[in-house]
Amino acid sequence: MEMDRLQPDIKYEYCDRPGEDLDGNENFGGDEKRLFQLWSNIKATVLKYRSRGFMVSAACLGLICVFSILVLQIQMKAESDVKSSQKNILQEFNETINLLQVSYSRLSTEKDQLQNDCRTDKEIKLSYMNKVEKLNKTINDMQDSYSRLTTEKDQLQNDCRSDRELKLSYVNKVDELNKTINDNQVSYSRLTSEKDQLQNRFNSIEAELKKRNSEKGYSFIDDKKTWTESRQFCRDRGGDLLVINSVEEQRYISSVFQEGVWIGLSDIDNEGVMKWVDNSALTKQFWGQGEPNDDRGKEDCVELSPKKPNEKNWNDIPCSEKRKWICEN
Ligand SMILES: [Ca+2]
Ligand SMILES: [Ca+2]
Ligand SMILES: [Ca+2]
Repeated sequence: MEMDRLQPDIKYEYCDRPGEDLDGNENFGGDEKRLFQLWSNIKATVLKYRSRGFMVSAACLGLICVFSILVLQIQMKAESDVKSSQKNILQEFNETINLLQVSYSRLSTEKDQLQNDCRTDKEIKLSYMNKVEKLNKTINDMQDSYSRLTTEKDQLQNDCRSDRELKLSYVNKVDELNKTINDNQVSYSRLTSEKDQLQNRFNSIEAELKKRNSEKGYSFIDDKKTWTESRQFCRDRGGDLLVINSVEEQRYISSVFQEGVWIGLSDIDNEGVMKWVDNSALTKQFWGQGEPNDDRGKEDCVELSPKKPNEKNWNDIPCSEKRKWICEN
């Protein structure tokens, strides 16, 4: 009875059967079962010790129990919230992972595609570069060929022009030569005719001259001998080498001959003293410039040189020289 007095405010009804609602239905989980077990133990203890002190203690324990239940519920609620939050985070994390996986797969696919495209682009670029390089080489070769052919063409044009000019020059020269040959043939014919006429004239003059010379006592010998041999030739024929006694005779002999001839004058017997072969006096003298000079002490016989002035054409020369000569009877 005392015990009932001490607990008028305590709603044991609510704690009589923890885990049951007011209608008596069980509505508790694992933790509530443990609380129910703890309460049952406390109740058993209280019932065992139905004393006031025990009742107070039981009340305190009940309060502690309620407080603990509240704390536990709060903790459970917090844990539940945390678990729910963690679950949500985990779900979001999984969703994010899935999204990332999808993105990764898509990006991998795009990366592979890009790599393929890049490789393809590289191959195409390399192919184009090779083609460009080949084209450049072909262009360079064609330029070289063009330059070479241009040079050859210019050379051929020059050669052709030179050949035409040379041919034209040769043609002109041939024409000139033909004309010259024709002219020369005409001249040759004319000159031959003139030569024949002159030869005939010469022959006639020579014959006439020989006749006159013979009449004058001269013999013009068409041969060449030393001075001594020539004189002996004349002496063998009853005469001697020519002795010039007058200007007229000097002019006449000079006009008849075209080359040097011996005359009968020498200083063989006495050097420096010229003497005619007939020992006549040396009155008329027709020495050339600077003669007689007895060059090197070897000139003792005299020739008449018709190519020099008619009245200055005597010269002393070595007697061993060979000349034509004139015999005078
Ligand atoms: Ca004479
Ligand atoms: Ca002399
Ligand atoms: Ca001389």
